[in-house]
Amino acid sequence: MCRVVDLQQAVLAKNTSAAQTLRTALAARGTAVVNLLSSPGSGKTALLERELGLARERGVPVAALTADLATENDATRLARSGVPVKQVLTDGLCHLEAHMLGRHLDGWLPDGTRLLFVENVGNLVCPASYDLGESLRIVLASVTEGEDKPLKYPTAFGLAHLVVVTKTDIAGAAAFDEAAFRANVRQVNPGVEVLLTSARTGEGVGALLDRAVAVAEGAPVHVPVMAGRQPAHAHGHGGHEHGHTGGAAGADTGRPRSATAPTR
Ligand SMILES: Nc1nc2c(ncn2[C@@H]2O[C@H](COP(=O)(O)OP(=O)(O)OP(=O)(O)O)[C@@H](O)[C@H]2O)c(=O)[nH]1
Ligand SMILES: [Mg+2]
Repeated sequence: MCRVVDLQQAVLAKNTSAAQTLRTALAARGTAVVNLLSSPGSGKTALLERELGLARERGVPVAALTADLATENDATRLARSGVPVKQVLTDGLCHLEAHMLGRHLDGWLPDGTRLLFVENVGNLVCPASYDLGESLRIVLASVTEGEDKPLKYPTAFGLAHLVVVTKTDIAGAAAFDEAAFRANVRQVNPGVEVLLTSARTGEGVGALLDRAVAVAEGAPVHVPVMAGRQPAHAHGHGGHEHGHTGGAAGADTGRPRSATAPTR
């Protein structure tokens, strides 16, 4: 058992080191990475379609890399924006790792790219433990997923620099309790900003691009209390589509005490 934990920690440590190298290399090229994490279907690609279109209108040099277990569907959607897009197929792996990202950027990332949006594999567990050398880590949750998700996935929400709620156009139909969601986010990540968005109405699309550009220009990001206490769990390689919730919210500290129940 100890050996397994040691191996897991070694995998994470190796990733963290690769992420730091990548962050430094990208910074030297003037590129900031925005890492988007969420469960499948939360609306990462739909929101990115809007962000890429807006960035193009505003003349912000952006590119996007999207990761999935199978299909090039997301890249096809994102490429319609006209910006450089790359699809990565993970061959069954439930998350991206820093060395994979670095390898896929080699010879592809156009010079002068200011922002590189990375859509991680749809999964709220595995990707949370892997730093990709990002400058901004965003976790998304749609209004249909339930207000308790920050408590159920404390590593994903606890390590985010920014929390984005998606699909607000259907918040009423989904009886989304925004106050309860915000209270649950506060339990795992006090002080983090929660931004409301809709890829349908465009709500929050400009605000999100503004945040990303500001970070690329050196604006400070929120520092989660959980940062620096990376989970002791790494996740499976090859074929795993789920894993263990990371230990960053473990027994002694970040673990939420109780759920904030919706008021209706
Ligand atoms: N009403 C509404 N539907 C949305 C919105 N954003 C996305 N959707 C729908 O939600 C579904 C999933 O959207 P995607 O953008 O594919 O979600 P994703 O997170 O990229 O999914 P994976 O890549 O599979 O993890 C699609 O049917 C979208 O049309 C939104 O803002 N409002
Ligand atoms: Mg997608």
